[in-house]
Amino acid sequence: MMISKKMLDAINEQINLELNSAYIYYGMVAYFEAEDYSGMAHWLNIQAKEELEHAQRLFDFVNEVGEKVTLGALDKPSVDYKDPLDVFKAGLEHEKFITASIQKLYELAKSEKQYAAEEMLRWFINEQVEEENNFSHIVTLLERAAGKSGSLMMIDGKLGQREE
Ligand code: OFO
Repeated sequence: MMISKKMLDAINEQINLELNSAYIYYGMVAYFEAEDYSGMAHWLNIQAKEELEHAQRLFDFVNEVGEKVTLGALDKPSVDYKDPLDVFKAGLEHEKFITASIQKLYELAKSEKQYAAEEMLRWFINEQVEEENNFSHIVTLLERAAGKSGSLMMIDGKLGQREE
């Protein structure tokens, strides 16, 4: 066995969390589409797809080490938010939660001498720095905009330019 049972369970759990992340962000897309903020909807749509890629990366790893992926249920995401700032603050909090989860996985890999998993998880450690930074930057922009519609439109336009 390339990975321990404990490591396998923890990675399978992380697959569920990444899929849940995608689901949460699709909920935010639904909110922004309904509110006609198409740029913010676009940004979160790409974010949701990234989360699916994160899940896929872990999924592939489990298969590559000859183990079986197990899939749990997804939580029902919210499609109701107060305003754009509320959405991106929730996104930032969620990413902090995911960072903590990745760090726990990484610590487990280290303490259990799960070298293949440790190597694979290094990518996620770096990725989470970017994830938190992206959300926190948008929170700052929205705080500065302070709900002014002209500024919100400018931010919406900027986020609409996010590339895949
Ligand atoms: Fe998968 O990084 Fe966000 O949640």
